[in-house]
Amino acid sequence: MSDSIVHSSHWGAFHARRGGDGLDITPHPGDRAPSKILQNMRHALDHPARVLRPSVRESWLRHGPGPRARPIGDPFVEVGWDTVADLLAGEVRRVRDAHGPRGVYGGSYGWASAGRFHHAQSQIHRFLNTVFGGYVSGLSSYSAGAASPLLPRLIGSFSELSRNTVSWKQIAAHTELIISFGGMPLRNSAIGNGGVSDHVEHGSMSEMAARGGVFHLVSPIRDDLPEDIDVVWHPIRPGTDTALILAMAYVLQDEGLEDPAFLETYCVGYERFREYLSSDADEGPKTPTWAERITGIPADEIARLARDLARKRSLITVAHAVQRAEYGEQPVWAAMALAAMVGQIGLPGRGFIYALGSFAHTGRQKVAVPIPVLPQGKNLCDACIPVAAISDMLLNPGKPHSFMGIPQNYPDIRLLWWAGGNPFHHHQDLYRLSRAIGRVDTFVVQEQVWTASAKSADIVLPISFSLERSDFGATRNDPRLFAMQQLCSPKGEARSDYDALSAVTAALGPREHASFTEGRSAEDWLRHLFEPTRAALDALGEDAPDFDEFWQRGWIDLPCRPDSVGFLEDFRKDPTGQPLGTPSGKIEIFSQEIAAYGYDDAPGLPVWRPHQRGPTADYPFVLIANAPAARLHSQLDFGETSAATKVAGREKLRINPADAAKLGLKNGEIARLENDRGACLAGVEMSDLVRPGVVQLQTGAWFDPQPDPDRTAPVFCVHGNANVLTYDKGTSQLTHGCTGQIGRVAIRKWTGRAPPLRAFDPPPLTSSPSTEPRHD
Ligand SMILES: Nc1nc2c(c(=O)[nH]1)N[C@H]1C(S)=C(S)[C@@H](COP(=O)(O)OP(=O)(O)OC[C@H]3O[C@@H](n4cnc5c(=O)[nH]c(N)nc54)[C@H](O)[C@@H]3O)O[C@H]1N2
Ligand SMILES: Nc1nc2c(c(=O)[nH]1)N[C@H]1C(S)=C(S)[C@@H](COP(=O)(O)OP(=O)(O)OC[C@H]3O[C@@H](n4cnc5c(=O)[nH]c(N)nc54)[C@H](O)[C@@H]3O)O[C@H]1N2
Ligand SMILES: [Mo]
Repeated sequence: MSDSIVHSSHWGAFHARRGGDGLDITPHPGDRAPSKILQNMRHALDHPARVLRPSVRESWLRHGPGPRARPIGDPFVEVGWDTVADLLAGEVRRVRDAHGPRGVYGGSYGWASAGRFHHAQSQIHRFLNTVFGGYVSGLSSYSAGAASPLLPRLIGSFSELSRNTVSWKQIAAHTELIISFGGMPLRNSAIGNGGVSDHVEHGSMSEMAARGGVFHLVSPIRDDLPEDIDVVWHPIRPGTDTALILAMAYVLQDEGLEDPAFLETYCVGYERFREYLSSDADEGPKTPTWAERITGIPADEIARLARDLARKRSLITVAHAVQRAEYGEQPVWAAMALAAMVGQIGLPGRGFIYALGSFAHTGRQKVAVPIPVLPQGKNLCDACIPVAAISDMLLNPGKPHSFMGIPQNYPDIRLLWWAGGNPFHHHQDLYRLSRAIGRVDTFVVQEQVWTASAKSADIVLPISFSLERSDFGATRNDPRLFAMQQLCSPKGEARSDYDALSAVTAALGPREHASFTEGRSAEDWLRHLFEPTRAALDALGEDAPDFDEFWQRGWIDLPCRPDSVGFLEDFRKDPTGQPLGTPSGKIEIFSQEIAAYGYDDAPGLPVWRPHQRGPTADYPFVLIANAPAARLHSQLDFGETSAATKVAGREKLRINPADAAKLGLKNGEIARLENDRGACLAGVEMSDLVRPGVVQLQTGAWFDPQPDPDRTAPVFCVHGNANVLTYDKGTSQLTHGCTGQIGRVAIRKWTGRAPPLRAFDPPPLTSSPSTEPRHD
């Protein structure tokens, strides 16, 4: 271990060393626009929120596995690794014998850390496959719950489309006009899953602007595109993009601005879409005047936007956020259809791109060699749910449900095992989630820190931070492979997920242990997993150092594939020889397959469906619960950068000054947000960048439930976790994606006492058990 080490994270590569006050963190020298989120790590290693020893809920120790309320704030008993490994081995055997893999949910959604070997989800999947022969899995993601299953039916592979088609390079060089639904906020492209060594987004946008390129931002919030770039802001009412897009399509067909040759050669179903636009269905013809009433965007502005789209070298971008809402499929599908109408799909920097700018790992060249990954083994259990159906599944065992037309029944989950995610950050309607978790027999969480999820668990395993172990940092769209060198030993009794799970397999028996570890230590695994990358580099005649040299250097450059519009370019050049992966091989403006499922909330073509949970007289404000600027989700919310953004010690509520004045709210005051799901407090910041009628409360404030002094809400978070207010209702019957982006609330000034924060306090801990641990 040297004094200064090279390391990587989802929010950037960096150098770290122990300084006088916490860690000194300096960004990787190649990064043109490093993220301030790096500084959240300064005091993380020694923070009081860390889980230091294996801990077991006192009531679980006393009564054993079984359904029960699992309140946050209940006491835990710290035990040794041997004891906890025996307890877990006993619970694995019990559930395996009585229920098999259908009794364990291993979806374990979450971002965990950037390292590829100590990737928590891979580790836990490998473990569950080894010891149970499989587990009930979670499909899709909270990011793109509607879009990721939908897009392969309409245009092609979700990850190929979002990662390897339109690139920032192309945009800088070619694009004249971007219409961005939901924006491309720099705060979001600060993050790349697996790491990012150079942030190129701002530079590329500036190049396009310098060439005279024009940005149209369709979003309720202005800084969804950088404030120093001139943009035309269309402050749309949230949840109404589909109406705007349909009206633009109406203008194109009405004025004969479509590209008939493109539609004929490359698409199916345009005729039906065109008929729909003028038909009496769903509120009648989709004219700009119709859309103005719904969206708040003037009709002539809509018509002009449509004409510009057709006449310029144009690109439509759709952020994840726009589909993380009721009927989330519709704006994505409609935007793709609109882009198809103007015939530019497959040309450099033009056409349609999904999720560009929602992350740093989009819009870049693909690495030409494999990056290290841990094999997860085989999951022999076919039961699965869309990830965002977790509460639904736990509360309704046996109930029929379906996903993309495939019917199943929810399994009866007895054991819930999480590593690398924080459901009390990511899931909607936290009150419902806590009831759902009360139904299982045992909830296991592997965590670095006492998150609300850890405090809701029965058994918590203390996990090392990435700085306390060695790993690889890499993603398929970043041109560097990093050695994530170890800075120091794990705090307390923390272990890596690998070592933690190895201890459990050892307690289960030599067969399980051997098949999980394959006889390798963590370091043996790193050497083993590096080899395919080295061999591929060598075969290409590239710089291919051996493991020890790579480790000592800290990083190596990886060759990338040439920039191109990927499969869309191939398809454009040769539509019959290189068809799309869709059922028809073409772009599906109408999908026969989806139509055949017969869902009214997601029929066979893009349609207008108004949100069921829009604002009402009781809850007049639209809540935007979006990605946080100062951290990744809930990770390191106690860190320096995140803490500096809190207002009155709580999560910040951004509100338009006119709305604030009506409510008698001023900067720095505390507001109470409430609806029929729950209530929370937040600190007020007035901002003209937020559209009137909309308020913004970013996600990720650690859940801090305390008794509601007003006694009106079933759950009251004093810190400002937006998910006490969001609805746990899937996007549609088709995809059941997460709808957490948009909610509705009533707001008033909080005049009561400001309750102290307990979010970052560990639960009450005793180290000597009040009863003997059970060994069964
Ligand atoms: N209302 C609303 N809700 C949302 C969203 C929204 O827009 N609105 N967005 C959704 C989206 S897109 C996402 S992706 C989710 C994100 O939800 P999550 O991915 O669950 O959020 P994170 O805070 O990243 O949780 C990761 C957890 O893993 C822990 N961790 C880090 N490294 C390790 C490790 O090595 N091992 C182990 N065992 N643990 C580790 C961290 O401490 C942290 O608690 O949230 C979703 N929730
Ligand atoms: N700093 C930081 N970066 C992150 C993350 C993080 O936690 N922190 N999380 C990462 C992850 S996992 C993901 S999935 C992505 C999230 O990527 P996105 O989901 O794209 O990001 P959000 O910030 O949630 O939302 C983007 C913007 O969409 C706008 N919006 C909301 N509703 C509507 C609507 O109905 N119509 C229109 N036109 N606009 C709307 C909001 O103003 C919001 O600011 O970010 C990634 N990047
Ligand atoms: Mo996400």
